[in-house]
Amino acid sequence: LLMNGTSDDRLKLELDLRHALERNQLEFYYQAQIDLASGEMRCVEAFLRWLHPQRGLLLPSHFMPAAEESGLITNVSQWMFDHICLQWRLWRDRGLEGLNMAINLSTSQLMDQAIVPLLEATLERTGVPASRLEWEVKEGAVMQHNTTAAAVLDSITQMQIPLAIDDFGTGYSSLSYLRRYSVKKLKIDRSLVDGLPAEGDDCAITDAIISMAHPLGLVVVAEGVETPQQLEYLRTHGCDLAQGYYFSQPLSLGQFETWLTRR
Ligand code: G
Ligand code: MN
Repeated sequence: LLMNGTSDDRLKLELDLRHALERNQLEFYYQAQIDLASGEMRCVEAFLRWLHPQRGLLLPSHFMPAAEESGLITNVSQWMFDHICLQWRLWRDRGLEGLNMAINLSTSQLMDQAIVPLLEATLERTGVPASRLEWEVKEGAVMQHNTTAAAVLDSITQMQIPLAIDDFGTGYSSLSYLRRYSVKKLKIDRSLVDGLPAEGDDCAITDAIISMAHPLGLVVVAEGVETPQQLEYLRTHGCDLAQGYYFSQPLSLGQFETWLTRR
């Protein structure tokens, strides 16, 4: 009975997702990455959300598995690429020059070969330079030994789209992937930033990430910055960018634009 209930739920979710794509129920929430030296906004990370008519706001972890199973994953990726590129153009036209936009790619999206031609076509159609789009992937997703994911990452690298490694410092110790792919950014995981400046180990690992990244030409972003003390530690220790509730939560488009004008 429970099993039936579960697969019924899954089926319902798949049907709902089909409708969601048609009825524009997907949206991005936005959070800024701030340059610690100048205070300027350098990048905006877009978080995918589904405003479900009955269930409320759903996170990708709730619906990506259903998207994958129902073959809708490519449609969701298409939606994401279209929207991120169009939003980049809207903000550029309103004077936000030199801005990068970042999107989070789930493991199942990375294993979908169809996203490569799709991404190429979207960049060409919208005229967004590849270097302005960042793909955030978790360390574990880069390190998994999956040939499709590796081929997709190779294509991304060929297209010169920058990769950002999400949750860096929590996954694997092999760093050779930093050279193989077009990695431009490391994002220090929130669990490490949490311990700054009180926990000696977290400080030591943060310092080590920064000293390793800079000679390799990588930009370092601290995730989950919530307090002025964390911010001060990161600034004095040479971290490049910070992101977190200290500046703002991820906000809907309308809220984010209000936040921008008040800054
Ligand atoms: O997977 P990724 O590392 O991109 O996850 C980002 C998540 O972290 C988002 O769901 C976002 O809401 C959350 N987040 C962003 N900033 C902060 C913060 O300052 N503190 C906490 N606790 N969570 C945050
Ligand atoms: Mn992210």
